[in-house]
Order: sequence, then C-alpha cells, then structure tokens
Amino acid sequence: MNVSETSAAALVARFLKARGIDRVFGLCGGHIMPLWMRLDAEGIRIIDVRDERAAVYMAHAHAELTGQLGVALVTAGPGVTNAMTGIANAFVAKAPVLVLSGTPPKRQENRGALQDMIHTDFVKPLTRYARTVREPELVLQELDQAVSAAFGHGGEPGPVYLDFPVDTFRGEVPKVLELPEQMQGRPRDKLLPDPAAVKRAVDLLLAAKKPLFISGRGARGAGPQLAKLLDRFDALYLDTGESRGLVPDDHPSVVAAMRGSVMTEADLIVTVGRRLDFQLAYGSPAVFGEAKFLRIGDCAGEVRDNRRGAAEIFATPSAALDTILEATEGKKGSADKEWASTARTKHLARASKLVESMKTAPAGKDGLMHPNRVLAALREALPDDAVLVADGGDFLSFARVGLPASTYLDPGSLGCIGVGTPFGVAACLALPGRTVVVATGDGSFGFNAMEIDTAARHKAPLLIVVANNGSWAIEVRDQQETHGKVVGTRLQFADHAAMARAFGAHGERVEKAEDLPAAVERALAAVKAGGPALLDVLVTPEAVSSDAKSGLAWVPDLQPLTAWDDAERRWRST
Ligand SMILES: Cc1ncc(C[n+]2csc(CCOP(=O)(O)OP(=O)(O)O)c2C)c(N)n1
Repeated sequence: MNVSETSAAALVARFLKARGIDRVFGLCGGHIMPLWMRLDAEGIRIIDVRDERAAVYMAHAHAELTGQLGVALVTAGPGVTNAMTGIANAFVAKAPVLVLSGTPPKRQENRGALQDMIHTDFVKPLTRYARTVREPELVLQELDQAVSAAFGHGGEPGPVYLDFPVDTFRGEVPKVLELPEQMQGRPRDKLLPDPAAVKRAVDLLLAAKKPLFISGRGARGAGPQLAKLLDRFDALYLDTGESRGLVPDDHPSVVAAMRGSVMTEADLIVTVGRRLDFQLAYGSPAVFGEAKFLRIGDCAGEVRDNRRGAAEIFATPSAALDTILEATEGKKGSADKEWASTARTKHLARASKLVESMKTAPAGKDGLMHPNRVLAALREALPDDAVLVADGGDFLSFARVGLPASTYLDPGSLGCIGVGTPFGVAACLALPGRTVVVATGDGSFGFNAMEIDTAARHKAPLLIVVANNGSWAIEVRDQQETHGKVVGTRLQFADHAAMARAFGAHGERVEKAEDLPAAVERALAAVKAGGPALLDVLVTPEAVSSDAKSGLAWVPDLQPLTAWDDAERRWRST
C-alpha cells in the first residue's frame, strides 16, 4: 500500500477505530482512496454502496439504531453533492453522522482540477460542523471536535462534515501528536436539571387532571423513567415515529389510536425530547386549547420551539425524569382516572377493529388487493421483535398504523421518501438476528432500488415488501380531488421482483391476497438463509390512507392537516 501507517489517513482510520467505529458506509473514488485503504488496514468494514446518498442514509440508520456515530465516506464533487439529501435528512433528524470526503491536492486547488468544489460552502447550512482540514498535524483535533459536535456537545446533535485534500491524507503526522485524550474522547456529559424548574414541573404534574406525555428523539434512553411517571400520574401517552417502542404498547397509558382526541382534551402536555413540529400541530392553542405545556429536553429545538412551557426543564431527559420521580416519591397526582381509562378502552377497541378489518379489506374496482391485506399477512408472519422500516406515501400511512414494531424507522419529518432500502440494509447489519422488513411504496422504492445489490453483496437478510400500485398514489389522489386531473404521477406496474432476482436476491411477484401467506413464508425462509428477499405485491391505488384523508398531501396554509387548518382559522378569527 502506498499510504503509510504514519499518514494522516492512517490516523483518521485509527481515530475511528478508537471511537468504536467498526463499519463505514461509502462509495470509492481517487480523492478518498488513501483513507479507504487505511480503513481496511485497520479492520474497519467498508459497506460499499451504489450511491452516496444511500451511504449517508445507512450511516444515519446505524446511528439511530445503535446510539453510536454513523460514518459515511464519499468522494469529491458529485460524491458530496449526491450525499446532500442524506446529510439534510440526518440534520433534520438530529442523527449523529460523520461524513468524510476528499478534495484535490492543495497544489491543484482552483485550477480546474477533477472534481474540485468547495464542498463546505454548500454542506455548512446542513451540518453542525463543516471544515476542510489542510494540515495533516491538525487531523486529530478536527475529528475530535467534529465528533463532539455530532453528539450535540454544547448544541444540537446532527451530521458533521470533514474533507481533506488528498495530499493531506498522504501527509505524515508525527506519532507524538496522536494524543490519547483526543483519540478516546469522552461521552456527552449528562445535563442535570435546575431544581427551580423541577419544582415548577412537579407543581404542574400534581395539579393536572388530564396529563398527556408525548415523546420524541430526545427521550430515547428514558423509557423506564417515562413508564414510571406515566403510572405515577395516571397519564396518557403518545409516541412519535422517533420514539416508537420506548413505552411498550401494552402499557395502560398508550392511546395511539386516540391521538386526535386526547391532544384536544388534555390539560397538561408534557413533551419529552420532542419538537412541537407539524406532526404536533406546532403546539397551537387552536388544537391543544387551554392546555399548559411542560417541556423537557436537552436542546433548544426540543424545549422552546413554537410553544413556551409553563415549566421548561433544559436537561438530559432521563436525568430530568429521574429528578421528577424522586421529587414526587409517595405522591399521587390529581388525574381524572376515568378520562384515562376511557381513552385506553377506546384505543384498544379501535386498534383491534383495525386489525380485524385489515384481514378482509376489500379489493379496488380494478380487482387489485387493498394494501392492508399485505400488512395483515405480514402481521401474521413476522416475529414480535421485527424491525420495521416504513416508506412511501399512502403505503407509509397504512404501514405506520397497521404494523406493530418496537424498532421503527421512516422518512421522518423531512418526508425523505426513498430511505427504505438503505435504512433496511443498515438495520440488518446493525442488528443481526432480528428480522428487518422494509414496507415501501413502489415510487419510494425506486429512489434507492439499486441498494438491493448492496444488500445482496453484503448478505443483508432484508425483507423488502413493495406495495406496487403503479403510481405515486398519494399524489394521484390529491390531483384527482384538488385539481380534477392526473398529471405526471402514474408509474408502471414494473416487475421489481425481476429486478431483485437480477441482483441475486429472492424475488416474487404476488397478485392475489390468498397467495400472500405462502409467499411471505418463502421470502422469510430466504431471509433466514442469509440474503435479501423482495415481494412485489400488486395493490390497488384506490385505497385511501389516513394521510390522504387528513389533507397532508394537499399542504394547507396554516396547519399540515385540514382539520387542524380549519381549527387554526377559527381560532385566529375569534
Ligand atoms: C424525495 C421526495 N420526493 C417527493 C416527495 C413527495 N411525495 C411524498 S409521498 C409521495 C408518493 C410516494 O409514492 P409511493 O412510494 O409509490 O407510495 P404510495 O403513495 O403510492 O403508496 C411523493 C412523491 C417526497 N416527500 N420526497
């Protein structure tokens, strides 16, 4: 190898290894070759993908599922521009991802060199830290600082970016500069809550008649404390896509199927590590009425966005909840138990009605099966601890409510459809032994369909279920209802199973609901044997999902859903 052990590239590789990184997702190129080769020399596994965007999606999913740093390595110029959507998605999701790249040698800069771009100019707004490292001796310090920023030391977590001129990668670094303190780093300190803020929070909780907790990304790691608090205050609970599985579905506070009504009825809303974004009506009084807010989080974006709390605890959520538990030991709140138990009963009734109706959901006038039939067949066959990656428009909406999952990923609040297969590949590799299912619309599958090749080559035992309705269906419906004309939103009923087979995966097309159970069984057997499988299931585009009904695709002016938009208009005119 022509890149020495004392090169900056070797130091980057050793740094990553010292930080526990055992895999890097990437796509090769000359500008990053020194690092690519040194990663391999250090025994770091390279998951080589087919598009840089997928590499960042995979690093993102790896970070979300393991709590570790996700690392992507992409080449200069188009490698970085291709990675941009992945970076944007990690930025919005606050996922700790390190994206590494290269640039032309310093002595060719700005001379029209191959793949020469100032990447940091366009990466900066979507990262927590973005720099070009020109001096080999400063490599370690830059990496240390970037990784701290990725985990949100002193700010919000999210993606960070570093690139290196290729001659910097090849440059030598004196061994003495390999400082153990920078190699090892330190985990993020726990932020302890201010006692005065805790007192205000406790007063609110003790007085609340109808407390509703809503969790998000920042609540991960605080599940046990959350469950105890829900019990202590007879509170109700809603998760979001970011925090699914944190509190088990059989906990008596879980009322997911009653989301809309409990949001309007509660008198105290406790957000734990959750933004009040479009999924929560921006916390608007038009939807939440007179309710008070208690905000708990460790970054400003999850404590102060849109609605200020009557109490706000700026602290690590698990530490904040521990302190509240200690302060309320032996005390009981004033909750209206009747409210909570009625909501729970209705939730259970609705949830089981849905499961039953899914099994017999009627076909469309076109004779094609309802997407819920696919989900019903999967419900029957999947183990309880299956990992679900949902992707699509209508089909995402059906899958989100129709499939249980204690580990769940989806396009998130960026609405970044196309993440399905890359997220699924990373999930398989991060969680060996767990069954991973990607439930995706055909349009969404297309974005990164080539990653089926990555799944096959890396033996990722992934089950991909494509709900093939030959269209971007949620957009078709919006056009039909809002504009009376369908333009540019129909696809073809392409044979995705044939595509999967072309790359060595198990692939089957399913056209009839009665054929589903056996097809799912064969696909799961293929997955068990160690490779990816794809079921291309023809479904009707006529099935109307809850996201289509709620107006999400239509994008109203004031609120994301029609009912909330109407409520906001009424509230503003009072
Ligand atoms: C990258 C990106 N492009 C476009 C959109 C807009 N969009 C949201 S859902 C959707 C349709 C998805 O179609 P498909 O995956 O086939 O699912 P279906 O609605 O047919 O079930 C589109 C185009 C988006 N959110 N993200």
